Amino acid sequence: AFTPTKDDKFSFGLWTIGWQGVDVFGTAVRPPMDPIHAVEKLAELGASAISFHDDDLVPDDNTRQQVLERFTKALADTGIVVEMATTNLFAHPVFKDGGLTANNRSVRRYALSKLLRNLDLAAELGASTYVLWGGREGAESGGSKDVRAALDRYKESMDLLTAYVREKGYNIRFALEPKPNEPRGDILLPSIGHAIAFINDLEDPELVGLNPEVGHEEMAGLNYAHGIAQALWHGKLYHIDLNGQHGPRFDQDLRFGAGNLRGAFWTVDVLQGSEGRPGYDGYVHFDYKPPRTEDEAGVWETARASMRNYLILRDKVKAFRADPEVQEAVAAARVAELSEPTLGEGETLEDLRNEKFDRDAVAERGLGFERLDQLAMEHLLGVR
Ligand code: GLT
Ligand code: MN
Ligand code: MN
Ligand code: MN
Repeated sequence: AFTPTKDDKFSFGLWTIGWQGVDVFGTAVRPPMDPIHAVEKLAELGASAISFHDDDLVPDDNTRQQVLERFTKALADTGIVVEMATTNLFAHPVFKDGGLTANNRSVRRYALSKLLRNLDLAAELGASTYVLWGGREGAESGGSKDVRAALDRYKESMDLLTAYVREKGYNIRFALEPKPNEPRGDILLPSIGHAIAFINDLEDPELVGLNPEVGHEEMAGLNYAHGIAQALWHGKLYHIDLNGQHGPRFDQDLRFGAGNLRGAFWTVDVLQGSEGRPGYDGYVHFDYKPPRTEDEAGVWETARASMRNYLILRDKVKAFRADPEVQEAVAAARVAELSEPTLGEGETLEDLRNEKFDRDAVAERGLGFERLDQLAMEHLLGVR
């Protein structure tokens, strides 16, 4: 049990398992990982897909052809697919003020060309999602960035990119990844909500959705399960980055299930969906950083654990939803009643205004939400 199969559609970023542990205070603790080795190990552990930045896979033009040949062979040998790709527009010093929204126009032009080059590779390797995490798009101070101009340039880039994908006939959709801060003091499109509003003002919004990351929303004190539920409601949950975070503090990027475990339970509940309310059916992508305390064996332990925790939580969620006592508590809490329109068919506002309503009697009644939540807690704790 809890051993992943290809049908579970688990996916990992090359930069996650390959993270060498360079942080603000310390140097690398692990050697570089060969992408081919990563593909083989992921296949062995039961993952089904991989994702990459241009600089993770093909950082050097001199070895590009050779790496791509070995990489595509490893994919063919293992059955691992490339489901997502993205561009590194944050590591090189040239991007210190961002890529697509840098004040310097020549930096923006270079960023766009770097992005286009990897978009072509993504299409060639069969990716269906192209992520844009704008970690360097932002500012540390008020006067240095004209936010409205930056949003104009962000939109300009997205409009050019969607037109390019249409023109090329690529089967790719873009997914914006919000984050409130880190590495910039304040990042543009800081939350799921900001990004959704931005997408509405693009030329081709159908081609642009979201890639929300658990930790990024929780860093801002927001509820990730609620956030992805709203993204689903807008039809914008194109991809996900699952990991773990202990509330508002630096971006911890723990393995999925660590940190806010109750949040993870409700996250899986939303992703699973329910009757009449479809969940998420894309790749379950993990974006985390194996702590610096680990050697390579420890890295694979965190990859295995992320998938295992997802499968355990999926089981717990199913058991919770199937439990007759839970169903009774859900009914008592009138959860389904919220799906009924407030004004009935054929009714007018006049009907509603004339309705007799015993306000005090309704106000007096407890709602039973705590009982329902305790049942969830007991499923999660394994005593039911
Ligand atoms: C970077 C970031 C992640 C993004 C990746 C995509 S790279 O590690 O912290 O949240 O998803 O660019
Ligand atoms: Mn993160
Ligand atoms: Mn991250
Ligand atoms: Mn991420």
